[in-house]
Amino acid sequence: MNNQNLKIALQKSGRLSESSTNLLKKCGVKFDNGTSKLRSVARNFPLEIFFLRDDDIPQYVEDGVADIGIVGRNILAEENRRVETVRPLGFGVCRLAVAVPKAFEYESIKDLSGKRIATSYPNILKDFLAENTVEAEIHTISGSVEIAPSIGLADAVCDLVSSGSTLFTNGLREVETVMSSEAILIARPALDAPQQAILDKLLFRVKAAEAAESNKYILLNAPDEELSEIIELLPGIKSPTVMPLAQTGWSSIHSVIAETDFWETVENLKNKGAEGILVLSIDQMIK
Ligand code: PRT
Ligand code: ZN
Repeated sequence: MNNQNLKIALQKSGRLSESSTNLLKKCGVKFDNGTSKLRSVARNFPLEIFFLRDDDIPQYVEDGVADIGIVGRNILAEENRRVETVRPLGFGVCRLAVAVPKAFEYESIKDLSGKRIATSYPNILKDFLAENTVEAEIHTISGSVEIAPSIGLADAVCDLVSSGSTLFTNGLREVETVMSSEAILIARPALDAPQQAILDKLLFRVKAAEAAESNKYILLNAPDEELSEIIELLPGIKSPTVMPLAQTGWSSIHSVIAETDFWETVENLKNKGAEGILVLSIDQMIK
């Protein structure tokens, strides 16, 4: 084992696995996936990858078996390990929510007083109830929380929700959001200098990949008399590139636009007389 490697723990198989390995791949890191392996060494970057159950990742990072890891914020909040949150990663988005059967006449959080709530997140739920001065009975169960009310085990549940369809099919209604969650990058505190340097290099690439995903490259032709107004619509990284077309009175403009306001910008550009608008994906974007 090479001590100069940075060791990262990823979920072996589950909701975060694919996005976690994809993130490394977008950063140009080449390695074999963890479907049949527990460990893999990247071929072109000083990174060693451990494939683990998500619940074990914070402890592995705290103990220094791994230097960094990718895990849901919900897992870290429940376990409360001594690790640092480096940055959110924008995938695995979900929320921990309290839900009650549809027939439950729920008006406020006080209606949970004295009720039995089934959850796999007893610590987070305990703090949430205490903050709201509600006393309820917490039933810790490790899976299939959503069926607890229908089998008479609980009056309410506190579980992760993304689309809401699991709650719906089990006749439950979401009534309180306990916490919002997404995948986060965690690290053991006080990394050694060589590991910190590799992490910084990886973070630089993560930022470039994220910026590339949230932006588009745009090319268009515009009549010269509208140039100044069109340029205002296209801030670009510094400012847009403007080149004359062979046809006099027209210019070609190249710029970068945010994906979020992409359609609105394109409509505004067309209204200002822009033509031949091409929009391309960006592989990497280094600001
Ligand atoms: O085997 P291992 O222990 O590694 O995996 P796991 O089964 O414990 O975890 P996994 O793969 O289910 O989830 C990993 C992480 O993904 C979680 O810790 C969350 O941070 C995140 N995540 C995002 C979710 C969801 N969305 C999610 N919807 N985790 C679980 N769910 C479940 C939820 O528990 C419920 O059963 O999906 C169901 C609800 O989904 P909707 O879409 O019907 O609302
Ligand atoms: Zn798990």
